[in-house]
Amino acid sequence: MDKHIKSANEAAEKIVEWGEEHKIETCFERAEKMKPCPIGASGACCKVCHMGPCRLVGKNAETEARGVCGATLPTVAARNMVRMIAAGTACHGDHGRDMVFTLLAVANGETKDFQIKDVRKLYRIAGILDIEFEGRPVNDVAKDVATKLLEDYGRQRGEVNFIKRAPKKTQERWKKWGITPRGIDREIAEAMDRTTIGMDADPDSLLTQGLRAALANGWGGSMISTEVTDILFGTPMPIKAEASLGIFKENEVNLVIHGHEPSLAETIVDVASEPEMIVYAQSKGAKGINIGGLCCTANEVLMRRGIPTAGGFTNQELAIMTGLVEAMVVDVQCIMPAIVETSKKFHTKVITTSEKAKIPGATHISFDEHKAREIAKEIIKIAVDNFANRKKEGSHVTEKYPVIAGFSHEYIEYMQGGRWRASFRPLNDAIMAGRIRGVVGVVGCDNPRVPATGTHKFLAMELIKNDVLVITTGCGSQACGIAGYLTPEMALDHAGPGLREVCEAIGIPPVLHLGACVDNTRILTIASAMAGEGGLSDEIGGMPAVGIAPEWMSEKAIAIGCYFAASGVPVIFGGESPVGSSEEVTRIMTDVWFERFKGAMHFEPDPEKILELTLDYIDKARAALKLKKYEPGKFGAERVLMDMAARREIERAAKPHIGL
Ligand code: SF4
Ligand code: MSK
Repeated sequence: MDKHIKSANEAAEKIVEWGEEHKIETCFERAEKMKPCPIGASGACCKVCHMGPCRLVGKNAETEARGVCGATLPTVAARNMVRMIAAGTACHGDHGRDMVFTLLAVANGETKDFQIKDVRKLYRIAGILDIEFEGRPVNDVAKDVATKLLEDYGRQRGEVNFIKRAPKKTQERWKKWGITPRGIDREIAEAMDRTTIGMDADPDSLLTQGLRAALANGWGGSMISTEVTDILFGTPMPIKAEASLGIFKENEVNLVIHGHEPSLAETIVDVASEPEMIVYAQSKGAKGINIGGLCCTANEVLMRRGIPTAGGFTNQELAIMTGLVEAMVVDVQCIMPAIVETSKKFHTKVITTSEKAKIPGATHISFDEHKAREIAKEIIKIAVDNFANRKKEGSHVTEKYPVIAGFSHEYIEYMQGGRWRASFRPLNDAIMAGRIRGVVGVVGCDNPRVPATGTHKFLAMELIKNDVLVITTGCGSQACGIAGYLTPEMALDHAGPGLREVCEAIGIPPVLHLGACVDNTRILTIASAMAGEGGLSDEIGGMPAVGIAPEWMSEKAIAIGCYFAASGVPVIFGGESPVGSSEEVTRIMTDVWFERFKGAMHFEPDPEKILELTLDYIDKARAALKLKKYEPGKFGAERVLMDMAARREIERAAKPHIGL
């Protein structure tokens, strides 16, 4: 990879260069100017009390350095890690909570602006929660589901509801090591409590609570968010769309939706296509209204509505710098405050909508799910009215790539056998036979401290060449989308022979888009289903599967990495380790966690070494499961994969109509 480029995405790089010529600062320039403090970056700085901050550095710091209170370096590094997990869990937990409140408002008839789009999914979740649904009004079931899920936040004893979805053996490990989460808020509170001055000083004990909080995210807040979002807005199935900073249209009003929660974004998509709004846009000289997504909001409306995406985290300022964006509406998470400063150089209006995420200088319009359409209309009108103010300045790019997005757990199950024989059997069989060497999640943020999106691209490409099925979420999926990697053609052009055959037979791309950051939980339910199917590991741990967050930057990513590690997945994060100062903490998060949970959390800045470590984990898991040794192009016997035509034939015979 070229070290001098700022973004590995060509369109983004063009805009960054244009910005440099026009003296418009971006995160890339700020990342160059703002070098990380090496003490804080490696987890050796403690600032939890006002006797400090204490810097635990120097010769033999691991054993000899002490803060004013006597805290050691491993204690301090572990505390820093646990606080990151708590923050990430709080962030995704709150996202899930907001989604449940919307579901409750719908169930109580308090809003007419949202409906339950996927009743089937509501029933599926009601079944998991032991809520009776047969013969009951949909809204009554929804109310019970929402109420039961809200209990997960405030529960003091017992366990989070979705824990029981994990394989029995995985649950037993959690029980044995005391990390089964009780309530989402409780685990966050205890993590914060234990990490204050004078509390838990044992790094292993601290990190154990970190894992419990992380599981409260993965099998709690994030999973709640995924499931409730599907209930409200539909369970995703593959849909075609476009990706790139080139999605903006010269002759239309461009409105960008950015952030995480889909409620307002979905309403904006609905309202913007109504004749009244189109006529209004035309009255202002525009041909129509073009909605584009950014970051995880983009994932939500991309996979359910086919809305084009302008990319991930590092593209947010660049979208404004095209000069074509009339308004950027944001809600929560991963919104750079810098967009307001950038917008001042153009005509773009930045509109914040959450009480939890305001930015000085932005226009604030509070979102309220009870009057979502009214608010969406107001926002769209601001964008339309601003069309006349568009100036000539900006770096227009035109390249675009097609993407196929929206592989939910339910669809992956369906695509392997149809509605009546849905299963994970063919995937397990393909792995057992060595056609697919393993499954790797390449997920998480893109980062201006490396050529942004470059490590995602490198790993996704190398892995599929090695017959590894890649699944992707969050900004990782955006990185793949804007590179043109989310298409079935990728299999023909680049995948290894076994993976290519499987992709061709089922008609899927070798890089599967699973959704937003919260949708990493889809990977948990898929892994649980694979364990239940048999033939591989009977728990999540021990599968030929690895998670990678090659360019992570957010505390949410840390919480996600830790819930995968605790669930039994070896995880590799790019960049320098935030606990790299302590050998003991590093050992606990790798060796000790692997021994206890079959998962681990590594940090590795070198992309080649990430690849090597990933394939090593996969091959060792294959050997431990006594699967056929992976050899490119040489496969063992397996069941015949049904193609789409064969599947439809079976379904036609069973029932005249199919659907998810
Ligand atoms: Fe320093 Fe201890 Fe206070 Fe941390 S808790 S800042 S190590 S005195
Ligand atoms: S938005 S947490 S930059 S993936 Fe989910 Fe992207 Fe990372 Fe935010």
